[in-house]
Order: sequence, then C-alpha cells, then structure tokens
Amino acid sequence: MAKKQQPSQEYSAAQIDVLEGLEPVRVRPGMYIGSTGTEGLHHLVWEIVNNSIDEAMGGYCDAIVVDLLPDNRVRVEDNGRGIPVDMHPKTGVSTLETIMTKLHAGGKFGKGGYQVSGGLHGVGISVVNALSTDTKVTVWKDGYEYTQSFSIGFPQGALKKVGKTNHPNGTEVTFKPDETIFSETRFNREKIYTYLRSQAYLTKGTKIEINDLRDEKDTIDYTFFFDSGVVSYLGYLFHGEEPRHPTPFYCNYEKDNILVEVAFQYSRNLQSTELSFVNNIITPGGGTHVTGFRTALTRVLNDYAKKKGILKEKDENLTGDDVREGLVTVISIKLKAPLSPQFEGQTKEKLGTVEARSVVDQIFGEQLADYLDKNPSDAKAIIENSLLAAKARRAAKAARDTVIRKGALEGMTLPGKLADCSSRRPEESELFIVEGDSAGGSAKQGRNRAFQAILPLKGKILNVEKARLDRMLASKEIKSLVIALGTSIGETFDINRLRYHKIIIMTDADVDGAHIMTLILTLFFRYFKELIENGNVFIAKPPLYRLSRGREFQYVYSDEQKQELVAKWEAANPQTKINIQRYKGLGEMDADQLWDTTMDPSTRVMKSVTIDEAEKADRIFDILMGEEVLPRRKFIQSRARSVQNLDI
Ligand code: 1YM
Repeated sequence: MAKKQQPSQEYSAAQIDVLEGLEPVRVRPGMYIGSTGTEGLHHLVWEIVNNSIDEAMGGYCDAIVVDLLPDNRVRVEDNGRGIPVDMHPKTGVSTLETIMTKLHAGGKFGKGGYQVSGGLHGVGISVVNALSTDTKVTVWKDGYEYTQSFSIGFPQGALKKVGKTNHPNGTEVTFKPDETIFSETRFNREKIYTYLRSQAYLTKGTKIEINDLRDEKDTIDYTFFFDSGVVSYLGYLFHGEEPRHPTPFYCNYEKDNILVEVAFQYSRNLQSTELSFVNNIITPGGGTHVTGFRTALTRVLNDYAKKKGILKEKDENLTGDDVREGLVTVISIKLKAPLSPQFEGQTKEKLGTVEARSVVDQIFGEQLADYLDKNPSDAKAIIENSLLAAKARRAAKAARDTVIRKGALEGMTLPGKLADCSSRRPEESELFIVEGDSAGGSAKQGRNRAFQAILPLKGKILNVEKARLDRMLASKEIKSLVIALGTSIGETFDINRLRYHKIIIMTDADVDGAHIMTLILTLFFRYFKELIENGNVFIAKPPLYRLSRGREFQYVYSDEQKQELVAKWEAANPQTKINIQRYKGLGEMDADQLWDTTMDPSTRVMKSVTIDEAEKADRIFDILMGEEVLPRRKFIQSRARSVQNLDI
C-alpha cells in the first residue's frame, strides 16, 4: 500500500529537482485550479492574495490591497518583504522569475514560515501566471524598484531594476485572466469580499482593503481589519444575538511549530457552530485539530465541574455532545515549516496532520482551565448549559429504554380515551390534544368527526408526576398520545406514519393551561422535533371574551380586541347594554361555542408552533419541574399572560 506522502521532509530535499515548466497548466487548467468556470477564476485571486497572507502570518506584512480593475484585471499589493530578486543558484535566473515560471507540485517553492498553501489547489503564483495573458510584477526592496512582465507564463524581457525609490518594501502583482481559458472572466465582488473578510479574521492585525474600480462612476471600497482576530469572528457569527455568558474565551499560543488560536462563546440556542481552519484554509470536515479541541473541552469542563462539586464523583461525566450544545467556536491553527497541513478524505476537507491533535489539546486545555478560574460566572453558565444538555440526553435515553423497549408500542391498540376521526387520510385529519375531561367532552361533541379526533389529557396526572421527562413518557397519558400520533418515538420514529397532519394543542389560557402547554411543547421539542419543523404542530386559540348587545354577539381573542369592540359599539349605539362574558376555561364553552370559536377550520384562530417557541418551552421545563415553588409560580403566571398575548 502506498505510504502517505510526508512532503515536509521529502519536499526540502527534492524541491529544486521537481521544478518544471508551465505547459501542463495550460493543457489541464482544471487540475490546478479546480475548474475554468467562475470558481477557478476566483482561485487566481486567492493564490495571489495567499502569498500576501503568508507574509502577514510571518509577521512581515500588515496591509494588503486588492483592486478590481477595468478589463477584468486584478491588482494585489502588499507591504511584505518583496519577492526575492536575487539570482537563483539552481535556475540561473532571478528567484522572482523562477517562482513565476516554474511549476512546483504541491508546495510553495523556496518559502519558509507559515503558508496558506496546501489546500485543495495550493498551487502558487506560477499557475496564475500561466493562465493570464498579461501579468506584471513590481517589487520594492531595500530602496529599489524592480519589475517584470509575463504573458501566458513566459517572461516578456528580463527582470528590470527600475531604479531607486522611497517606496517601502512590498510586492504588487497585476494579472488579466486568459479569456480563451476561462468561460467566465468577470470577477464577483461579493465572493471576493467574503473570502477577504474571513482571511482578515484569521490574520489579526492585518488590514485588507478592497477597491472595486471597474466602473469609474461607481467605485466601491471596503477595508477589513480585525484587531481581535477570531474573537471578532465570533461576533460576526452571533450576528447580534445575545450569548449565553458575557466573556468570550480566547487563546493564541504557539508550541512545537503549531500556533493555536481559539475563540468560543456559548449561544442560547441548541445548535453549535464549529468553524475550523488550518493555515487559513477552512476544514469543513474537521480533523486532528478539531479532535484535540473537543477532547480538551470535554475533559476540562468535567474536571472543573468536579472540582467545584457541581458534578459529584458518583455522577456520570458530561459527554462531548453535552458540552458542545450551543457552542459557537472558531478554531484556527497555523503550521510552520517543517510541518505542513496534510489533507484527508474524499474532498480533502479534513486535517490529517497528527501533531496538531496533541498540541491543540494541550494548549487549549491549559488556557481553558485558566479561563474558567478567572471567569467564575461564565464558567457557571457554561457548566449549567452542559448539565441541561446532559439531562435532556439522559431523559431521551431513559425514554428509549422504557417506552420503546423493543416492541413496547407495537401491537398496542389506540387508547380508549381517543375519540378518533373516521377519515384515514392523514392529510385531512386533525388531532386535538385537549386538557381535562370536561373540555374533552365539549370538544368531542362539538367536533366534526369526519376529520377531527380528540385526545383528552389529564393535566393533573402530569402535574403530580413532577415529571422528569423520562417518567412522563412512561405515563399512560403520554403513551396514549404517542400511540395516537402513530409515529412511534426515538429511534423508531417515522414521520411517514403520522396519523394526523395537524396536531392542535388546546389548553386553557390560565396557569394550569400554560403549564400543560409547556409540558406538551417540551415533549414535542425533545421527541417529535421533526413534527414541529414540518409545521404539523399548532396551538389553538380559544376566545377570551364573548361580547353581546341585544341579539348580536362576537367573540374576541385579546384584551385589545375587546376594548376596540366595546368602543365601537358604544360609539354606534349608547343605549343598548353591552354584556361581557369572560371564558376562564374551555370547559365553560358548550360544544357549539367551542366549534364556532376554536375548532371550525373556516373561522378558528391557530398559531403554528415554531422551533424557537418549543425550544423556549424546553428551557423553562426545568424551572417548572424544579423543587422551589415560588419561582415556578411566578414564572407560570408571567407565561400565562404571554400565552394570552400570542400574536396571530
Ligand atoms: C501580491 C503578491 O507574492 N508577496 C510576497 C511573496 C514572497 C515573499 C514576500 C517572500 C517570501 C520569503 C522571503 C520567504 C514570496 N517569496 C517566495 C520565494 N505578493 C507576494 N512577499 N522573502 C520574500 O518565504 O522566505 C515565494 S512567494 F520563494 F521566492 F521566497
């Protein structure tokens, strides 16, 4: 079996011998830049910019300017050391000419330090030269200006020493892509902004300016400069959303030729965002650096929680999934020669360099422990976040173990309390989950039995359960619901077996109603998320008041509506007395009223449940289930109000 190439060693020994001309690039451009479409076209810009970024990573350059010029030209300038212009001993021409005209597979010829190279097509400046009809390089170095021009890879004359200059050291490359090679030669400003923005985050302290000068009348410029590097990146990823805790974690340390820069902060969401880079190349498939990060995160948070007594010795450790819930992180490492990024996997999107794993683990681990000690309130929020995730995970597992022990749901008949509809077509069928038996009774009488099914749930049962979700799932009530839905739960969940495409939760607009609503939403969020995402779950909205004057009456669904109507009626006819009936619960309505106000598809008001909402319910589930009564009561009361104010 072929051994994986280790370019770092072989490269330095063989690099000069494998230089070859640029013909292959023009014959098979796709092999070098991926495609000759718009992606390949932009690749030319990345290649040149990457040279400048390499200089910046080495600490030699802090300003890069990219100009989009008329006629599809691009100019890139940096204030680095300037490409070497001295005679190259192996080729007999200048180093500049050598790197412009010789192809070197894989790496960047003759360079040390950090390199952006090594990505999918880290092919270097010569490839850009080969695929451009006009390329001009200007170098300012130690008081002199040098220049050389090229066309489709060939020098148009020797390197010229233009003369003395006061210009600071630097390099400028202008190129015009060959229209006979590219199917598309117009550069896309947005694409270039996006790339340069992310490069600016990853190369902190470097100013990257971009000027779109293609239209004289409408020039546009942008400057990216992020002094706090990947911490600024976090800000961008949060786009204004409030994080779970105030202080972002940040570290930036080097060890054994690997620079490790990590920033993270927890969000209030469940999803996590994990961006990782090696030498400024994004690694969507993660790899050794990400593994090192994850291992250290899990270990250090567990150690901390144990040390602080939040986790007891006998407690189960937090898992990787627990500690990554809601985590937003940017992991950027830079490998210095002789190390170089080794990419793995089908699409070369995963870092394989083994050294990265232990270095990231160690550096990040130490810095994280330090951060937790110095920021105790952030630490507390982070651990709480993970504990909550752990709780949800354990509840899910317990549910699988109890409710869905193999076959436990199978063969079970539909629950007796379910008043099913006669239709067997899920598309038209609706399931009303109704709180309490009396409301259930009215709903059963009032419904259209052709397509509406009613399942009364006893709120009381759920309340006394003081349910951990796993026990709640073991309850007869919830089992009935799962069976009625038809989808099963956990690993055997199958949305295609859903028996009703509309599941409508109908509870009173009072404290108990809010409570049971939270329980049911939490249940759906944790075990039937797909149904929410699919738009199957609704909240019924019964009216709050029935207003009447004489024979005329109208239902209203909010206090504002009530006031408006009263004002309207009073203005129209001051004599007749207005009668206001407040509905305290669904049970107060007779069957016809319930149908008219809440169940009739042609007149009813319903709210489609969003993931956001269900997630909120999930978060507060713990408050509701906690031991202390007072915060719970307060909470439910405020929640009950907001339930009345649902916007519809
Ligand atoms: C607008 C493009 O190419 N800048 C640039 C390139 C080089 C250097 C500086 C450089 C690198 C080194 C030493 C080194 C390159 N040099 C080489 C090679 N901007 C742009 N700025 N001195 C200068 O890495 O040792 C390749 S690129 F190989 F000649 F050293």
